[in-house]
Amino acid sequence: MPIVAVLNGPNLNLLGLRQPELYGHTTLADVQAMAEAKAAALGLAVEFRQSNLEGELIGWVQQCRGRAAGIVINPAGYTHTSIALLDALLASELPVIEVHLTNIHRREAFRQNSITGKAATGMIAGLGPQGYVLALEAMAGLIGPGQASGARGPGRTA
Ligand code: CA2
Repeated sequence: MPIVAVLNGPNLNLLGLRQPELYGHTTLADVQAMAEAKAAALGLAVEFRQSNLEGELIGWVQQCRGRAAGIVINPAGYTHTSIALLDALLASELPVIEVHLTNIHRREAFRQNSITGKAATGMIAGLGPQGYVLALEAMAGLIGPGQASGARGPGRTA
């Protein structure tokens, strides 16, 4: 099955536990369960990870090259600061979908520019955890039926 890395940046481990008025009550474990269920239905294998460290996120992006079929990423605060993460995403030469729980364009001016977005094929913002599910659906389309329909494709008897 094609692998899609779903990477989450700093403080997203606090999802559902702090600031629910802004980020809602769904935890990151809930988001992971939603993503895994959607991926299974699409015939994709999800590698779901979160880190508070820029270098760790960059390492995971580097590991995707030649191994994963695509990257779904919520770079969180690094969205607005990290040229290093942008460079890693560009170097991956993979389809990238950037996800934001909130609509960054409705927030503070410093959140309205996404540096990492320059590496993104597409971006989903403002739809909460559902954005991850939509991103996986879109990623299945970007990867293509030949690779993403492992559960239904040729060579399978069931
Ligand atoms: O809207 C998004 O998904 C963001 O990527 C979330 C980031 C923020 O820095 C970006 O501008 C937009 C913040 C992630 C931290 O998430 C928390 C969740 C609960 C409590 C505290 C932080």
